[in-house]
Amino acid sequence: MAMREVKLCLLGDSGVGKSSIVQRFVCDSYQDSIPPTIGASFMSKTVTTGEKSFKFQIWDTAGQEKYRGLAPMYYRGAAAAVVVYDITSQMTFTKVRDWIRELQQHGPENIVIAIAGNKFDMCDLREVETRTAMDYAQDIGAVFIETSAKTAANIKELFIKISEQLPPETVMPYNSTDTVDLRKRRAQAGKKSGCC
Ligand SMILES: Nc1nc2c(ncn2[C@@H]2O[C@H](COP(=O)(O)OP(=O)(O)O)[C@@H](O)[C@H]2O)c(=O)[nH]1
Ligand SMILES: [Mg+2]
Repeated sequence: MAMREVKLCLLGDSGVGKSSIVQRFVCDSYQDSIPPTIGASFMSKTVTTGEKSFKFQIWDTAGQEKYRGLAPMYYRGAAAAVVVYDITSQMTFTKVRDWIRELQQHGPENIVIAIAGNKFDMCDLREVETRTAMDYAQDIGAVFIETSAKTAANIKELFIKISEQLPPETVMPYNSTDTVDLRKRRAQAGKKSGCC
C-alpha cells in the first residue's frame, strides 16, 4: 500500500485546543489541564483510508502573539493547515480570518486549509454559529468541521477530510528529500511531545 507523507500545521489562538486535538488524534487521550505549547511541537500519525495511507507530520504551533513570527517556518512547505477556533469564543473565530489571510498571502500555493471549530462538547456556551463558520469556509474553499478533543468527536474525520482534499502533487512521497529536511528541522526547531 502506498504511504504518503503530509506536512500539516495547526494554527489558531492560544487555548482553542490545538494541542488537545493533536493529542487526541495521535494518542487518543485528553487532559483537562494540558501544558501550554512553547514555540511548536511535532508528532506524527498515519491514517489509512481505503487503499491509501497518509503519514501526517503534525506541527502544533503556540498561539501566543510572541510566537506568531515563527508560524511561517511551520506552514512553509506544508501540504495542509488546520486553523482552529473555539466555538464558545467569537474572538477566536475572528482570529481565524487573520490566519487565513496570512496563509493566502504567504502560504504554499496549493495548501489545503481546514477550519476546525473545537470544543463542540460545550454547545450550551456556543458563540459561533455553525452556519456562519461553514459559509465562511465554503467561500474560501476550506474544509470545515466542528470537533471535540475532549469527547473525540470528529477528530479522526478532520484528518480524513484533509487527506481527501490533497492534490497528488502536494503529497510528498515517503522518504523524499523533503522528509529528510523535515527531520532536520524537527531536531533544530521543534520539541517532540511524548503523550503516548
Ligand atoms: N471542553 C473542551 N475543552 C477543551 C477541548 N480541547 C481543549 N480543551 C481545553 O482547552 C484548554 C486549552 O487546550 P490546548 O490544547 O492547550 O489549547 P492550545 O493552546 O490551542 O494548544 C485546555 O484546558 C484543554 O483541556 C475540547 O474539545 N472541549
Ligand atoms: Mg498548544
